[in-house]
Amino acid sequence: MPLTQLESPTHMLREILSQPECWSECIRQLENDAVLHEIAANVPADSEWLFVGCGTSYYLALSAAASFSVITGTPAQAVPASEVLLFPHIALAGRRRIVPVLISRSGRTTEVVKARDYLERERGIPTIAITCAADQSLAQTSHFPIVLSAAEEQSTVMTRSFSSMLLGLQYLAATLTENADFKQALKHLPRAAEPLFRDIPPRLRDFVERHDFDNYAFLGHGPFYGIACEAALKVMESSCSYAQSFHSLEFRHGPKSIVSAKTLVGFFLSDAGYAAEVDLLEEIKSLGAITFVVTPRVDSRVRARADFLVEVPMDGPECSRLAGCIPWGQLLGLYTGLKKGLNPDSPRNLSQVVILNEIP
Ligand code: F1P
Repeated sequence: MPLTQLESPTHMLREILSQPECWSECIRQLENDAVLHEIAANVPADSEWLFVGCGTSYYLALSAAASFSVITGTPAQAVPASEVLLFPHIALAGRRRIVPVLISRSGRTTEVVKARDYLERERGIPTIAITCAADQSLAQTSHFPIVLSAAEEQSTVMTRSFSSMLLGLQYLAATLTENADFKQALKHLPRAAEPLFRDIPPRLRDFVERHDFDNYAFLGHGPFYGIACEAALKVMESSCSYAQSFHSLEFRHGPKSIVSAKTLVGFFLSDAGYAAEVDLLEEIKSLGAITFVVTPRVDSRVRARADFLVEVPMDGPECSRLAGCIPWGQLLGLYTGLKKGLNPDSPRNLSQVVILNEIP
């Protein structure tokens, strides 16, 4: 069904396109948020950070943990909330000075709320939370709640809440390290990204219109791995398509066997891994894949192998570009779902929040 006939302004599309404005609003709030300074005053410098979430919020946790390691130089990991509940000895791994950060747009997801209860009540560990819902359990009960109400969504799936809470956690890392340059780079992101939000949507809608794919694989290293995971989830949630995510060079170690002319392979290129990732791009293109490339810069090799190309120019630190990379995966999922005649505001089998009666 031609997309143009389906272009109903869904909540999801409106929320994706609102991200630059939402980021600016969230950063303005963070600049005056006393909680960030309370955290800085109470968290020991040699802390080990543990980022905890579910679904999109777990993939956010992956990118936030990698960002924290880069910005603060301290150890940071990410785990699904269910791991804290079912395998606490593994999730906490005997860490001595854990600082848990619980991530939940709704603030109501059962596994996250129960993980907070376990950490604070059973283990006596104060928790930090970041959420979009001021009036829900997580914001009401965590020791240090960061609330970004401007990023709240009508959609079932998360888009601007993912990128805004990621920015919020990066802003916290920059506050802890008094890194004014990184904060400035985050402040600059909305204006730097604005032209992309005008140029990419019609190009990407046309690209989706012209291609049909059997399967999808999204690739990223370091802080971009969480972005790759979230892009895959958006395609699955919004278009009921089969999508996977890998650390980029891992794709050679078996998964590349799926590559055909009906495979879309998405590359989120990094500064640190650029040369190795472009070698991989060339190899996967030579196997016949259609490629979707989000990159900090374009050289002749990238231009020759990218079937869809997004350049996210950032003159700031590499991690400050992260939030500007995810909208294109979000739109890919949305447009693919619309093309399949699906309604992205009512994704099959999904609810806005997963509430469990009990976790045994
Ligand atoms: C987490 C989540 C979303 C998913 C769906 C169900 O929500 O798994 O990632 O897209 O909306 O809930 P939250 O804990 O961040 O509110």
